[in-house]
Amino acid sequence: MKQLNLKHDFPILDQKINGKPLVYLDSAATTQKPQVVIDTIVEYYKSSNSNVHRGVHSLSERATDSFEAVRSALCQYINAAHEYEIIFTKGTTDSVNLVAHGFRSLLNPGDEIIVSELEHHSNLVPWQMLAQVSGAKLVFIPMLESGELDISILDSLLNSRTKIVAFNHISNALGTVNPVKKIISAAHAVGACVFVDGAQAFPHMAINVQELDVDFYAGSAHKMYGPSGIGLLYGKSEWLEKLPPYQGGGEMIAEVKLKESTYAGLPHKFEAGTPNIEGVIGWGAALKWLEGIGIENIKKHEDDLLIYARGLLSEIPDVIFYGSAKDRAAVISFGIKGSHPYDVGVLLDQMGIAVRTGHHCAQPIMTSFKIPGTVRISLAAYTSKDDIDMFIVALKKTILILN
Ligand code: C6P
Repeated sequence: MKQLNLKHDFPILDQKINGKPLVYLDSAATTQKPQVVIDTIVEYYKSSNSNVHRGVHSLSERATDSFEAVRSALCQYINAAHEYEIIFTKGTTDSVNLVAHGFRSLLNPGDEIIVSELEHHSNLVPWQMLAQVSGAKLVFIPMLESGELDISILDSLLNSRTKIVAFNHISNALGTVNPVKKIISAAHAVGACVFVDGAQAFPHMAINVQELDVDFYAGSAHKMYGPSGIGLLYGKSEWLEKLPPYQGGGEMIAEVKLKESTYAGLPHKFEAGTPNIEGVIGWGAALKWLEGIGIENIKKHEDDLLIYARGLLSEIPDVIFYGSAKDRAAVISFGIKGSHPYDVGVLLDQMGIAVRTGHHCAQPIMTSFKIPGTVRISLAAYTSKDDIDMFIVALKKTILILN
């Protein structure tokens, strides 16, 4: 297989952990950052640091131009119809909360919110909070043993009371790629608004929000080679107009009087306070880097590695896989017969291998498998075949130690 070779772009990967070369297989938690992103943030502080949208002075205009150029690049990247449909947030979690909070004034008791059983807590708990406050009912799309959603019963869940359907594009715990378009068109047929958590999709596939016809789509920069603390909420303008502001403060207002205020238009209505300027500018550099490699090349590289890793793991008798969906991306979740995932993770770390263990902020998935958690390896553009080989050698040693 012809593979991408990108390690040299990532200074952090060139180090030893516990005396062994670092093998970083935790990219679903956060990706490492290419040198160009680090340089861009340093350069911003050295030459342009200033607040945005506020000053008439040159530095502020320079910072504002760089900041808004990233909104424009992201708009093009996901094919949004308008730049003002891109709202900068702290990340995916913040984006879900923004929308769920906004719906407090739009829902009535008896309305229904459909969420899937395959969700990260970020795309579940805010909807639970909304249901508690509004009196709306939570309804779930069940997860099958394969880790796929049971779409066959979706039509029986949807009705005129369904106001929101929320689910992820790709599961962080199992790697399942959900049939997003199918769910969106079924939800729209009953007039429901669709929220898609794209946190795990952004780094692995091209996203086209107009083609998907999705109402809201969320992502985090840190999962796509950018800085942490910055993300986006895409929303169709008609939905963003309907939602009230999430937070009050500077820059989100049109006019402020002592007793009341009017609000700015999109996107500023949802961007109260000084934003994470260096985060946005660093994200712009990450996006350029990613586009330079090509998301299709990254996808192919990761898909090949996924097949390779799964093949090697399936030759180890003690490995139990969780999630066998036909369409999967960049994640393998597994257990070792008779061992706790935590012990596997600690021993792998001693051999320089970074994996995530536990419930992966998706406890209901673990509950349905009746397990405390899994060991998860997750891939990125910089993951190599050598990484997988070193991981497999270390895992075999781990199993010998644990047995
Ligand atoms: N999942 C993982 O190790 P934030 O933290 O807001 O950037 O992203 C939250 C989030 C939402 N949805 C999905 C599908 C996610 O995977 C995540 C983050 C990481 O799986 C850290 S818990």
